[in-house]
Amino acid sequence: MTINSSYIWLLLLLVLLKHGILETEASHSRNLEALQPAAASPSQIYRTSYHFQPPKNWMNDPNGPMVYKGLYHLFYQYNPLGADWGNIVWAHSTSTDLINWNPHKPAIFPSQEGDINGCWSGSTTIFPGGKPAILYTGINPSNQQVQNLAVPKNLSDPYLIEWDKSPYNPLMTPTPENKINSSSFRDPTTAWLGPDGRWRVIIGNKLNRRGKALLYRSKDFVRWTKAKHPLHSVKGTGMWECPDFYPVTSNPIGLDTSTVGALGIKHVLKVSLDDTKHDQYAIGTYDHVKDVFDPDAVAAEKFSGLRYDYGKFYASKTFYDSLKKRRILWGWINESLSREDYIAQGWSGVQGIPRLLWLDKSGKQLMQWPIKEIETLRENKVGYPPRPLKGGSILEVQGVKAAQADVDVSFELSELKRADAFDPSWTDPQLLCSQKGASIKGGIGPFGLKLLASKDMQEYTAVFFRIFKGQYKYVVLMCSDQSRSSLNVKPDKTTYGVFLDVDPLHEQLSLRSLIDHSIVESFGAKGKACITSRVYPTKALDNEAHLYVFNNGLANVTISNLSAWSMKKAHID
Ligand code: DQQ
Repeated sequence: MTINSSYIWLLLLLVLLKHGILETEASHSRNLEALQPAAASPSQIYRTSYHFQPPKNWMNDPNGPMVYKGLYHLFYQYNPLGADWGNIVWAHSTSTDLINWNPHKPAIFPSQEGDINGCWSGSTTIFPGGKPAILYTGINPSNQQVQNLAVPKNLSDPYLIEWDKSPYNPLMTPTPENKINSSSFRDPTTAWLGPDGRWRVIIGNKLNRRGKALLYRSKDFVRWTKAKHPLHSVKGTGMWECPDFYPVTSNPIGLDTSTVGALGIKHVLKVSLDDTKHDQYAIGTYDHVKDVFDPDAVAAEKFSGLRYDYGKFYASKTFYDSLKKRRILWGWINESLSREDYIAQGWSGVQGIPRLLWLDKSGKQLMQWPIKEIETLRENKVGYPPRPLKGGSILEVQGVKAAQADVDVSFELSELKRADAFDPSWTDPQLLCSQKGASIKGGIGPFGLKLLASKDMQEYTAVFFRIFKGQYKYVVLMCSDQSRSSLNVKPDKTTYGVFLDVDPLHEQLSLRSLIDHSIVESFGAKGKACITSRVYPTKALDNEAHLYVFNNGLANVTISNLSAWSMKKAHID
């Protein structure tokens, strides 16, 4: 079947399903044929080489990541019909290493009354014994959000190509009695099994402006009862999309989602704030008897503003990788192009590199680091011995493909006395970064990397640090400044920033950036803070891209380590 005829089939299918003309069970195999992944379109300048993205069309949230029979599965929100959001199905790919991926037919697509207008986000749960199940949000004929269950048709198939939807769907519905707003009831988490033998799941919700994680319990995974109290809620935060709830310790060895009560465990509640498009999390204690989550922080009604990423990173989801005993985070990185431009390029959205996630030893924040497997793509290492980088100087890192690279640099600071004073009214790091961009000289810093830079420096993305002297300690600011990233005036070039909890007197300041044509994913201080940027250079493309280390401050800094690698292209069809 040619691509065009596939699309005609798919359109026809969606129309017929919408009007209830096709019987869903009978049409199952034909549906799948029509929803085959599309073939690749001609190569385009902003496509990435080792970040996950489908050959064409729109992609948003990662859904239900899991490992089954030794294979990693990634499902994701996908529009088979175009590069804009709509007609949402669960597209599906599998991998043996989380880096190279094979596409399959969409796993879940509209076929029942409970999802006829869309198959929105959700999660997988692995039952004791290893059988997976998917809970996802369906959009019903009245455009209400309801929760549905699907299970694999054939458990001996490691690819889990076919999924059966429960005849009892929808399992959770908004009703006047339960006072759930039918347009704010979505994105079930991975369920966890309590010591009382009952499953728990949370679902994103809002009532007026209060964001909520509604809690449901079930003995059989089919009949779910809403608990009297949400697991947690915070007033004034708006809709909580894609909640995630899981245990962590300060050991990078991860824990299964159902682990409760063991020594040293903290729980993380992450919510994707629809209002700001930020993934915010709180660390706290889960009382599994009362079924409530009590965040440790006191600020902002106990949501203290911690984010996985201070750039672009949304609707993320973690899963427990039982193969390698670790918790892994996936997140969606949207375009910064105008809608008309991403529709014109025929695709939109990439997934961030999967990140290992654990609790910092302070217990106050999470740590994140690109999974080890990404290092298999490294080639042609360039290394520099320690060397000073004088204030006002710049050094080109030569010998790497600067548009497709992994660079890791550490700095030592010996002249802290030149630090500018920190004004306590500077409470917004993003604003501070936009006021003090890469070209504004400071006492210590800006120093860091200029990435995807054109030779004439008309274009570059700068990821850097500045150190200030606060009343009691030094304040470290990490910024990603996109203001000069492209001569094209249309993309969003917001500068991002975060305060880093490091002591520059006693610790080296490290920065690792994964550069992939239109993405810069940066990890400060070995993973204490991450900033992801989408950028669209017009000159600094492919072989015309350059990579520099710079110091635009007055004080000298020392480069104590600098390693950079060109990255091979991953196999992602
Ligand atoms: N995307 C899905 C929703 C979710 C939102 C729809 C978050 O289920 O709330 O594509 O990006």
